[in-house]
Amino acid sequence: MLPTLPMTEIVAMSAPSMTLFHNPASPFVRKVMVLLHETGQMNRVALQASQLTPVSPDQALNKDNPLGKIPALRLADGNVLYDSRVILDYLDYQHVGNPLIPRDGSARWRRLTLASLADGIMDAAVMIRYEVALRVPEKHWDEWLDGQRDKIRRALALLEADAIAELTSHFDVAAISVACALGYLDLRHPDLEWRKANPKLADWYFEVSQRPSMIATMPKV
Ligand code: 99T
Repeated sequence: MLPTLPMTEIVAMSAPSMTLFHNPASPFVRKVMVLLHETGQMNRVALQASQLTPVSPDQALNKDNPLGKIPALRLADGNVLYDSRVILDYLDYQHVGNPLIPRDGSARWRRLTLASLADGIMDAAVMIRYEVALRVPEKHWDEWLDGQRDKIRRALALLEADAIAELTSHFDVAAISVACALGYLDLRHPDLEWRKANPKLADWYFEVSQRPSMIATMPKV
């Protein structure tokens, strides 16, 4: 008679049941990858490489996400989840460890608000990236670019002044999101020199960057 495997081993040995549209440069994708690492779910997801910008879309992705954005997560039943916030929420219900998104209470709203602040940094940083990398210099809209940079500076200033202790307390949705936003600033916008005005955030980021989940998902171009 064959030995019976514990359920954890059966899950670990099984083929990935979900597909993640992925690009290592995307901070939104990185949030999902970090959560997968932190919750031991990496083996449940196959990665589908997606190279895209708003002016060179990925047609395969567009069939699954009409917005043409990554991350998108195709589930085993064919349903597709987007955007990154929905995917994080879904995946956080798929593991048995402590939730990385508080399920209720004031902690839920505070941690999600910090995560949204980080998402806003990413949004502004990606907008700047597209404007600078995809448009010819004579068409760059300098006031708009400055407006996006100001959003990033204000958000970082709030994190520096008010949120270091909260970020340090848990590596959850808030901390993951802020860490991925900072990693993206390093990747695409080193000229912003965000550490200069935010030394406490820089120290925190240095610490969390040592986590295996952060090392494994370090963005590459
Ligand atoms: O806007 C497009 O057409 C393609 N862009 C994306 O798919 C970017 C990739 S980061 N993703 C998002 O903007 C997702 C935002 C969404 N609210 C979410 O999932 O949270 C690419 C960065 C780079 O290449 O530098």
